Amino acid sequence: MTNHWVDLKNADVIIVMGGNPAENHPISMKWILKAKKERGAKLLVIDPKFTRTASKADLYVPIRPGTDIAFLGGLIKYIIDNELYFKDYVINYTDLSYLVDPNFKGPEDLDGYFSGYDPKTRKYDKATWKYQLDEKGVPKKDPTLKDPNCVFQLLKKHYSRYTIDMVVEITGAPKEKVLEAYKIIASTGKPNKTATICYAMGWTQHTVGVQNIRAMSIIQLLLGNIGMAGGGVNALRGESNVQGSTDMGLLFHVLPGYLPTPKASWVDLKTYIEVNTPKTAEPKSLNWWKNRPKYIVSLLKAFYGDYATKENDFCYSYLPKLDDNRTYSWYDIFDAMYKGKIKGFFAWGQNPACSSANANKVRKALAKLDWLVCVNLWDNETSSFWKGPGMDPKKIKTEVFFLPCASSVEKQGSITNSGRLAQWRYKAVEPPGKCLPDAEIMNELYHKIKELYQKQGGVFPDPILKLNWNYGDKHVDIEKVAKEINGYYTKDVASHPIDKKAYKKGQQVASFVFLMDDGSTACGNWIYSAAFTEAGNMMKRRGKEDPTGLGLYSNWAWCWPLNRRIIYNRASVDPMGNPWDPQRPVIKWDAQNKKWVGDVPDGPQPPLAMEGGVLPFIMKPLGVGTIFGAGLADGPFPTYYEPVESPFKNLLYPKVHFNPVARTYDSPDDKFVVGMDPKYPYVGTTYRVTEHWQTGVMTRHTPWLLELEPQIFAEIDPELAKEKGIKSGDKVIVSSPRGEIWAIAIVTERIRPLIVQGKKCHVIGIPWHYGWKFPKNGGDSANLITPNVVDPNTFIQETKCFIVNIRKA
Ligand SMILES: Nc1nc2c(c(=O)[nH]1)N[C@H]1C(S)=C(S)[C@@H](COP(=O)(O)OP(=O)(O)OC[C@H]3O[C@@H](n4cnc5c(=O)[nH]c(N)nc54)[C@H](O)[C@@H]3O)O[C@H]1N2
Ligand SMILES: Nc1nc2c(c(=O)[nH]1)N[C@H]1C(S)=C(S)[C@@H](COP(=O)(O)OP(=O)(O)OC[C@H]3O[C@@H](n4cnc5c(=O)[nH]c(N)nc54)[C@H](O)[C@@H]3O)O[C@H]1N2
Ligand SMILES: [Mo]
Repeated sequence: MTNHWVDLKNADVIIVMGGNPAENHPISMKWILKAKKERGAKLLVIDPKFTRTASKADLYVPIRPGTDIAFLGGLIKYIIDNELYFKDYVINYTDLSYLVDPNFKGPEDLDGYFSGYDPKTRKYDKATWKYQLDEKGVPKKDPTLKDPNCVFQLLKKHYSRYTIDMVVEITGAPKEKVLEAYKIIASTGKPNKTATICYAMGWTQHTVGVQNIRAMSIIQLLLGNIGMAGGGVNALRGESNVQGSTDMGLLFHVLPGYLPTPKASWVDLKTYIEVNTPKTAEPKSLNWWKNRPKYIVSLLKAFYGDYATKENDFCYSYLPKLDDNRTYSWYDIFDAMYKGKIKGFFAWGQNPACSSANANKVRKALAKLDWLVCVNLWDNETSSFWKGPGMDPKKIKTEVFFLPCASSVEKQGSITNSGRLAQWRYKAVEPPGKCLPDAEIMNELYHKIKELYQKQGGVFPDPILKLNWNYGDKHVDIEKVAKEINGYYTKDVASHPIDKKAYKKGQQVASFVFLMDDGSTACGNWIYSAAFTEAGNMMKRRGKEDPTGLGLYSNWAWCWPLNRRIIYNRASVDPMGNPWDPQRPVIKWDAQNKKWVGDVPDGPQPPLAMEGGVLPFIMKPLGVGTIFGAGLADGPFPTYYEPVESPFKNLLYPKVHFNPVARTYDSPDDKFVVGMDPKYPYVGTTYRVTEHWQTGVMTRHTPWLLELEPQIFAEIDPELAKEKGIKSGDKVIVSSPRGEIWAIAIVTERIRPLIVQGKKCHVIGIPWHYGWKFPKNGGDSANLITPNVVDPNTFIQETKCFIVNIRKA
């Protein structure tokens, strides 16, 4: 989230698109309903299904799954055609006026492709996706927005065919509802109006997942809603600490604090720093990532302690390297496992046999392992995969180890929520039996592996033997981990360059501003620096003061970065530092005392127009919000492509059909159809219900929840039900190119058939909370029929739209 949960109460318009917070983030509804009641805010829900969130909406717009870019592209066109963008904001704070390389071409010129497409590799060469630079290296601009190569004109051209009729043809959404939604959203392009967007998996789980979110980011920039109270782009995150684990380097391509994972070709620290430290010629840009060297060196000091010295590159060579041009995402891992290239696997706090798309492939892949370690609260479909449906235990060699672990209430530590708020939690009860907290299991594992290396040697023991690992021998002191994450001085510093003060070895650093690239500081994750200072554990704070009335609650726990509750907040003021909306000032420049008041600003520098002032988007090398997103794999502007599997044509770009750089896999178990197949004429989609959690391992064993939602079901509309002779409560078979599952039919008007391209689009919705193991008659995972075709940026699977059929069992 750019903003935070409580901030939803400040919005004038709340757009819920690609999420269902009433079911999946129920507490958020408290703030949404407060905004409705107290501000008269409008709630818009745009979803294929009439959800519980939709039941509270002022306007509900049904939409065909996977067509959001058409809807949002049409909105961008509407904003441009009616000049409803926030002019001062876009001219000062975005790249809308920047000139782009004249050799850049878009899908309007090239039949659906951007310039640089290579059909052999199915990748783009991005050489033309860049701005024109002046002699100083600063992008050329046309503040009149008239130059045909400026971002504004390119954007206008890109969406010129996303007309209202086209949007309706593609999405199936009723025309008058689409127009009403556009009108309400675009009404927030004024300085004193804001809209917020709440999205989750309904947007991400597509082969255009990232571009769905970019489309809305562009809209929020055009309307001047980023940085504002009640604005922003807000990802409602999933697993309770998924924000925290992403911050800590859960994904293969980043180390803690979003530092890129080293690649093989970045042979030493110097190269790593050169490649990854952006430079800028823009004089008013803070270009925050120029500090990368301080963060990577401090991280290496945290990892390898005294062994990490300037002379040995701070042990950079100990870090594992990614092969160039290779990815190691979830689906890559299981593909390699399926092909017998992985011997052992830790399924730590996960249940891939049910959660992964195309779970059949995963289940087969697990059988190729020599060993599998499952760390979990319960035995589940992954730890028992070898005795699951279609498996012959006699033929499976995989040795499975199960390590029982303590649940969240049986251990202490921090949990970071969607609003980047890290809150400390305490142990409520002792774990049962031999269950241990995850950190203790990890600790024991580390000491055992170290012991083996000490005894037996090995190919490359140093990265293990020299690891700086002092969290306790038997029992882990989790606060020691938190202190290391914050960072500390590794030696006495006589006069720190930042404040000329002296610091002692072992003292906690006050924030990442004090981190150095000379080895004098260690820091486990720079974005969490300031969470555990000399003043103590900030995540334990429980102050309830709210002086601004905006619900910032700055003394409640701690959020990254630097306890800034709304990021990009320098964009909430005009270039003189006056809030665009004086009724909801996030920050304000106090000219007399020459400082900011309100939230922690994105840098203490004066406002843009003053001497020493800086641009608001400090994490961007050019300091502005980028509407031209040249960093993505699939193009600088979100483009409408059909889902890979779809019973409909791509009306806008008939020659490409689906995202030309989407990733697919090619083993015999990677079955998918491009486009339509008369055998599967309907659109399948998967989602959650409040009563269950994820693959259901935690909720299927909870009798009262199971009583509420005992079995897998398939929701279908009454027309299709009639056609197929299906009644509520009937057992049905839902099939896809990957297989079949049974489910209990629920005939409901929540999912209505839409008219798309002159024919009926029927959607069949299935929750993915079940598994064969328990309860006996609960059904198996919906993922036995979902495709593992993935987005080219994040490699997330397209589990929100695929082709299916349905019949009575
Ligand atoms: N009770 C409960 N809460 C949960 C979870 C749980 O399992 N149970 N899981 C947690 C996790 S890990 C996550 S990631 C979040 C997920 O939170 P959500 O994303 O809210 O979860 P879903 O129910 O998968 O999907 C949300 C909505 O997206 C809609 N949708 C599907 N396709 C499209 C589309 O193409 N366009 C649009 N506009 N909408 C579409 C669906 O109809 C559905 O109503 O929830 C978290 N909260
Ligand atoms: N078709 C379809 N598939 C999906 C999705 C979808 O919308 N549709 N959503 C996707 C999403 S958003 C997600 S996040 C993934 C989730 O995929 P998984 O993470 O594989 O699924 P979970 O069921 O959440 O598994 C979490 C496991 O952790 C265990 N656990 C709970 N607490 C602890 C603990 O403290 N320590 C340890 N070690 N274990 C613990 C639980 O018992 C559970 O078995 O699934 C994805 N799969
Ligand atoms: Mo998730």
